[in-house]
Amino acid sequence: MKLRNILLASASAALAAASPAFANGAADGHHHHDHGSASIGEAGEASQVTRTVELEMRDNMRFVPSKLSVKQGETVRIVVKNTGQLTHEIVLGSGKDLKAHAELMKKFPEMEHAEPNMLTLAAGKSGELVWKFSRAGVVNFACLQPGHFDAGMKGQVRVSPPKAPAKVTPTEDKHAH
Ligand SMILES: [Cu+2]
Repeated sequence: MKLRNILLASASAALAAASPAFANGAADGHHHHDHGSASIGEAGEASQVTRTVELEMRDNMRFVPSKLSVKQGETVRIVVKNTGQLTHEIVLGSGKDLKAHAELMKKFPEMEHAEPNMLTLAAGKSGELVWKFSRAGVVNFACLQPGHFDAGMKGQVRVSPPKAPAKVTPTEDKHAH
């Protein structure tokens, strides 16, 4: 048990070092050029949710749907249901970080996840992530249970930039004075 705890601790440390995106708020002197978490957005607040989407995780190693579209700036409640018999998880990240993390999971399959950008669900369980997609572009997500990523358990959120401002139509045609 003790050894396992030590392994978990070193797995977390290795993860934090390998993927700054997962080390939210960690003071880190040597990744000046890396803004991993900024590029995928940030933890959202439930009170700011503007959209709710539902995702299913299945034992055929697929997210359903595997593609989502949101608008930049939206805070999205992602309701996730594991309809399979296996444990699955959803982790939001850049493609690069997810791949690195998936490799790490093969070495430390017991690694536990508890960050705002990830959710691990046992068979039949549901849960949710609240995430603010503050940057336009593509945010990847994947299941990092060992082998699932390689089997194709991944998806994408397209974050579209705001449209050109709509014409401002004065709506105050009934002035109260
Ligand atoms: Cu999975």
